[in-house]
Amino acid sequence: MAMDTGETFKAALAGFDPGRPVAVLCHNDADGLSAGALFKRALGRAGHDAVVRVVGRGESAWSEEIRAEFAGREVSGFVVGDLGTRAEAVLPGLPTVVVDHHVPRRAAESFGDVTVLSGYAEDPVPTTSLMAYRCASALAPSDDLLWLCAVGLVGDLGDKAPFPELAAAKKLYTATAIRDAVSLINAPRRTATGDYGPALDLLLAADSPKDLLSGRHPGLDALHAAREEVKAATEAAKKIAPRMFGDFALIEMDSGCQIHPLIAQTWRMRLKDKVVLAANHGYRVGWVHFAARTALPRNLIALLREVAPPGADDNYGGGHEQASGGALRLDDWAVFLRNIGAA
Ligand SMILES: [Mn+2]
Repeated sequence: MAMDTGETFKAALAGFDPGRPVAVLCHNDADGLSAGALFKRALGRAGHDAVVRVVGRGESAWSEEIRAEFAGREVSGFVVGDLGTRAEAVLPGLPTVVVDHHVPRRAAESFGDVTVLSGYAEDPVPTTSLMAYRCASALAPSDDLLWLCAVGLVGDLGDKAPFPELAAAKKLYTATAIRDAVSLINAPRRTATGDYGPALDLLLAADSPKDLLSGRHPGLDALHAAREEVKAATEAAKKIAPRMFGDFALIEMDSGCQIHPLIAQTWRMRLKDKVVLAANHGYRVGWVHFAARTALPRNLIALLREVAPPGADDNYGGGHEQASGGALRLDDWAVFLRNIGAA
């Protein structure tokens, strides 16, 4: 399986014009950013220039905005990391490689110029950073980039995730340094302004977690400030009492920070017999963003499908069976509340 990911990536890359830069689109969390940094650094070693475009709050890789942004630029193709498993070119006519580990929303198989690398069928399911590390290793020696793989593993799955790559990275770099780097890298995307530029820059510049944390490279102060902002918002939201509706526990907040997943995760362990929904009315104007978590053996993606309002689209009910959520427009949120018996 591991060889397949790397070798398939390498084969797909052969269809990219080496005279033009590769556009790497990646998610804004620790897994997506470390995958983006891995791709850029590995592509460089293989003789391909690359530009990284972080796809952030309210954006999609497959959107008019991204198409317009890249239509006039001379890129050779796209590598799309941690942004969902979708068998579609970003720009028609240019090769696209999709690397992802989320539950595919619909049948997603490679065809023509589109190569889909999904880790979802693997056991255990890898992170996008681990898949990117396999791709990097197929292109060029990449042992020195293992720490980037570990940043994504710890970011998505915690530092006990059962992967030999993580065990090796902990020996080389220490679990403490990796965890500290992850908490800083994850901070900017949760702030009200969401400027993850410094996080990506640090992942591109540093050569280990300790080097990233050393202050030798620019951007660390911005990450510390971001972490403080998120910490203060989280502490305030932790004081909000959940309301119970049948199997559901609902916590509603109003914060510009993306703290609803952290709040859902906190209550998940305290309310072990509930499906926890943490909803944020202040994250994006006109929308309610929510995170769903549960300690019960329930498939949240299937459950959310059952109670979906008619306006639910690709922003709703994706992710993983045990960690889902989404975004709904205000009208749809009202219907959703009725559907779960909360209104
Ligand atoms: Mn991920």
